[in-house]
Amino acid sequence: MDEIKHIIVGTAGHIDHGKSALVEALTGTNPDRLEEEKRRGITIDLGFAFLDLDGVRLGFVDVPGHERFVRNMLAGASGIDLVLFVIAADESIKPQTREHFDICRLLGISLGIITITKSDKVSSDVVAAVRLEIEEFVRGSFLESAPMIAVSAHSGAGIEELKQEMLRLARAVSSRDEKRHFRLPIDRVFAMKGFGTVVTGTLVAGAMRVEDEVQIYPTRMRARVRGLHSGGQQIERALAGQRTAANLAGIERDEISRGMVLAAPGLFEPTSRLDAEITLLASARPLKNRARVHLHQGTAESVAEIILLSGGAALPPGKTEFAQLRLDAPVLLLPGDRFILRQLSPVVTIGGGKVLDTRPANHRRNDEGVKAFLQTLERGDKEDSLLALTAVSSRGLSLPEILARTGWTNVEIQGAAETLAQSKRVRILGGAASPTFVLMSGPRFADCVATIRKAIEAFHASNPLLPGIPKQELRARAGTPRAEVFQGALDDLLIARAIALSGDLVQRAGREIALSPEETRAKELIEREFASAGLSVPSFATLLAKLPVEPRRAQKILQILLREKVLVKVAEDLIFHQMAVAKLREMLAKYKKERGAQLPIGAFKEITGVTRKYAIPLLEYLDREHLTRRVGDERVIL
Ligand SMILES: Nc1nc2c(ncn2[C@@H]2O[C@H](COP(=O)(O)OP(=O)(O)O)[C@@H](O)[C@H]2O)c(=O)[nH]1
Ligand SMILES: [Mg+2]
Repeated sequence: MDEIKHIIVGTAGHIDHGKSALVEALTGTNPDRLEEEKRRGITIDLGFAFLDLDGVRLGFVDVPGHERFVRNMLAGASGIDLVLFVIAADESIKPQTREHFDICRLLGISLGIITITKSDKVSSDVVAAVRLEIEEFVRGSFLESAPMIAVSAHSGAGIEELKQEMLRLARAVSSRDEKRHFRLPIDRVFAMKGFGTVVTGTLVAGAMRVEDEVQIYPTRMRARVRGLHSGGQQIERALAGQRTAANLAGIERDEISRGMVLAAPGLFEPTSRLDAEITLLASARPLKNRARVHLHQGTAESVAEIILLSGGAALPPGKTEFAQLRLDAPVLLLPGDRFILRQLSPVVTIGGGKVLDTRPANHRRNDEGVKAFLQTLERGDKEDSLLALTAVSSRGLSLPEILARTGWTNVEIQGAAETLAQSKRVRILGGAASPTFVLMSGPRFADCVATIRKAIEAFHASNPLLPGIPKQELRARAGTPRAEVFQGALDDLLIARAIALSGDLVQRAGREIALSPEETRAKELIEREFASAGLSVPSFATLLAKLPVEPRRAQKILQILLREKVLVKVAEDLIFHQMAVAKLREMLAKYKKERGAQLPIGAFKEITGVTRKYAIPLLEYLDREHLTRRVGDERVIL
């Protein structure tokens, strides 16, 4: 089953030139499925049919030719691999021949067959003349060297030859990549009795399976794929290039409409602002800066305001330039997606373009840096693009962020990131193989390291008595870099021996706390007071009064003594000299040896000489230190 190659064939051409009749002659299916279409004999909306040819399955998307239904045509044209460009022998080139031709070029369709239809209606001389006209018309375009076949849906002339040409081209074209993240722009939604909601579309990338969870963009609603069909057959897996009908569980028919996109859950973000390269048709009027136009991409449409990034007042006909597009409603777009621009009134196709960035900043117009950045994205080299993206991301980029912004697979992202890291142009933080890695440009990371160093220096300068700054405080003072970036910067500084860590504190390497002579005296005094007090310690307030330094400094000196473990904090406001605590341990050992492990509070007060006020917190401290254990009202010496 999977050996079969799936190719989407789309029709294009003026109304009544025989597109639908041709699809029926090729497939046996009349693509005009709507009641109104059958009655009026015209195509209004997209029609579908299938043809199996020797290992290739062709999914046909038949589009309407009428100028009023170009928007329906656009919804069908975006997923096409091969276009059947239809021109009737008796009418030759007409307005929608031109418009559809422009649309195919702007969408970047690269493969086509020109079919001269209704060949039974005219003489062979007329067919020859039409051929010449068409050759002239397509010169210099993707259709220049396309096969041109005269056919008749009525007599069957040329139909077999056309099938063989389609097969030849279908075999030559490379398959769409099923390893990409899947996207299915929805072109139809209906409810089926007993099945619920069904959506159809051309699977333009990736693969979908039954039971997959899917997300519906831009609404972000989720649903489960209950079943998949393609061409009337039930399938387990749909592949890129396949017409696909998905039966969705967990969603109502009226919650979905054409223009929405099914994609893998949680990967993407819809956007209402994008940077793009746009091209104006030679036949269009100049496009003014800030003009509003219709934008069509996939099956979606939106109104967009166009900001010309060159700084010019208008884009001249036939020209291409970078622009920022601001959409009235969010749409799921990825770089590389092609779109069509149509004028608001009268509604005609005026141009199109290619999405370059779906998370752009507000640019100044005529900014050389922006131009260079977009040129890099336009060239499409993955390493260059990723480097350019990191260069504009001051906080670095996580794997999910890169994925959402590029649509690349994890393998592609990691490959490009590692190449860049090897040549030291970027840093991979948090582990190259880890899904939580953060990518940061070399210079941006160096800036971050420098900021952290400055914050450490600033901390030491304003806190000369403190040994170092707690990590989280340092991170906050350095502009709260991402955790992976912060850790990576600290690691670098440690390896370079620029900083030292003690527990949670970060300090400049080799730094000693420098105390002034008064502070040194105060420190000695505090220590002596506590040492001589033993277990009947002074209150710190009383002590303060005797010291030659102001209270704030004294507090810090106290902290230093605690950190040096000269003093021991037993409870809030209850501090002992470590010698007193050591002596207490000895007393307990002696008591246990002489009088047993049982220690009532009374006995404790008696041997230590402390009051009840001190006895309770001291005992609780001893419990915490696992020197004693509380049993009822007594302690057991351990
Ligand atoms: N004589 C002749 N008429 C055709 C041929 N193909 C289509 N037609 C007629 O042309 C009209 C328009 O055909 P249709 O397929 O609906 O055109 P579409 O608008 O391009 O889809 C219909 O009346 C068809 O019967 C053909 O090969 N020969
Ligand atoms: Mg038709």
